[in-house]
Amino acid sequence: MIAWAAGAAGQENGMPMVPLPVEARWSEGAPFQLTSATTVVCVGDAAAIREVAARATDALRLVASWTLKTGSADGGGSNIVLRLDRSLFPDLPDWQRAESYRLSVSATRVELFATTAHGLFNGVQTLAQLVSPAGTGQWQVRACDVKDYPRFQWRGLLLDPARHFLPPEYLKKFIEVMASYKYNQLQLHLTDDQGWRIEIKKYPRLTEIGSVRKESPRHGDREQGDGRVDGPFFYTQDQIRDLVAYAQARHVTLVPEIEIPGHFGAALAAYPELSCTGGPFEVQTRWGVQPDILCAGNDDAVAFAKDVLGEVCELFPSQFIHIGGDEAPRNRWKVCPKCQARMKAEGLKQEAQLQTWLNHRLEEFLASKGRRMIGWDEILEGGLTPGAVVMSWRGTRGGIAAAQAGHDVVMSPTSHCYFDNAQAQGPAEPECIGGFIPLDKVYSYEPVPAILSASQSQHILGVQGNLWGEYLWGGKDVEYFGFPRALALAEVLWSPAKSRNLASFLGRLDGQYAHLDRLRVNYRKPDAAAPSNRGTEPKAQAK
Ligand code: TNX
Repeated sequence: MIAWAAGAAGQENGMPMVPLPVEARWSEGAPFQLTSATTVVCVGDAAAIREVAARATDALRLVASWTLKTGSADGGGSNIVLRLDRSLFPDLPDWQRAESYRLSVSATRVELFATTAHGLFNGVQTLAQLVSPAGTGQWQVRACDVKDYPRFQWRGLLLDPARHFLPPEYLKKFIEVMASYKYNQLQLHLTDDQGWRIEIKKYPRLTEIGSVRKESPRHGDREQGDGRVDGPFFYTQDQIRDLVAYAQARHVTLVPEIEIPGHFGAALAAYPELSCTGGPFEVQTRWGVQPDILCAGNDDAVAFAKDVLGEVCELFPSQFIHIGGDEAPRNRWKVCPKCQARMKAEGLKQEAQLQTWLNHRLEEFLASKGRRMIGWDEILEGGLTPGAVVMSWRGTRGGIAAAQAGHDVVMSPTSHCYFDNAQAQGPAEPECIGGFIPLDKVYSYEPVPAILSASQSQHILGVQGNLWGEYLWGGKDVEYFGFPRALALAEVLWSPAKSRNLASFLGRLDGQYAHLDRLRVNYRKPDAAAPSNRGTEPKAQAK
């Protein structure tokens, strides 16, 4: 009997994977036995494939607790064979083909084919989820066939080490977990009013001054200070290079975000002359939006922004560089002689257009380095610059407008993607920023708004779940708020829309908790009474 896993069949036929593949079926015949003799064989000796083989042994060691051998000679034995096959899925667009794979498991062999190392890596993640115990100290993989490729190309999560620093070792752990659910973009919110977290050689005070704050909001009473110095905490350029390489080996792109012109308070504490008033300023000790932002009338401030982005481009190979752009009150610009002089000289009527003027300079600069500028949806307000990519957070309106105007978009609406909001209610839930986004709401998210035409829909690159850090004091909180909601979003992003089925997902999710345990993830455990973590009434958003 052949049972393809599509729609509810994914649950009926017992396929355990999250995200659910495009096509998957069990096949007849005995399972493949993992033994200490099993070798991961890479056909072709490209370094990238050998790297995948190393990652495969990591992934399988996690499940089967021994280290498989790797080799390049396939003596026809009972092996796991990784092979590049450029003829796979010829009809898919390049980006989708690049991540596609085919997996075939029989009693005697596991064969994995893909057009790139990234595709092989994705297949390895699926294979790891198919391993099951077969008696004490024994593991097997049931015979099956899988054909798979992603629905969206931007499958992202955001971490916010600006508010609460996350050490490099922690980022590595997080990257590992992301990769096992086929996420491929990790946005790092590196700068904000409360901290500057990346070493910039040309401006050493950014980290000398900007990475330390006198105190932070107190647990349980956010209007009061906790009286404890926080910092200095930042990533050195060497640490960033190491992280980039680590993420690259796991096919995760690190997308750096430098907030310009708002959420810029840590930079202003270090270099107050970049502001409209001249300061002085302190690194902020409370959350929220600050009135003082970068002075767009000041040529030195514009040069500063480019210098910083220049060093950022040297460190991060990401095609996209995020310039923030959100929550920048423009009141200082209204009364700043330099900003007003710039507006007059450039013929700009509103301060929003001055932000667009600034973005234009940043976009040109990034383009000169071969990069694309992405920003939060406020960058629409004064008119979008020609190549800008919009990250739509205040609902989906900004994303819709941008896609209709022919711009690429990443959807990240507060309604479904703010994993810093509560996921359940009740006295046991930890303090958080407010709001309420239960697991099933995340799972219900449809990234492509119905109002878009087929060609406009092509501009929806994908979605990002955001783990803003105000009330996430460290990795344990990141994981509690991130999981299992990130698994729901992973399926939204990867699996075909027609196979979306909450009951099927929840059934498979039960099996994933063991995998999250192996990855030592502090996920929110399902309630005994309400296994889907479903709550009822939303609380008002309290920022
Ligand atoms: C809004 S989303 C912000 C962040 C906060 C977040 C808290 C966005 C572009 N700006 O600065 O951390 O809300 O949920």
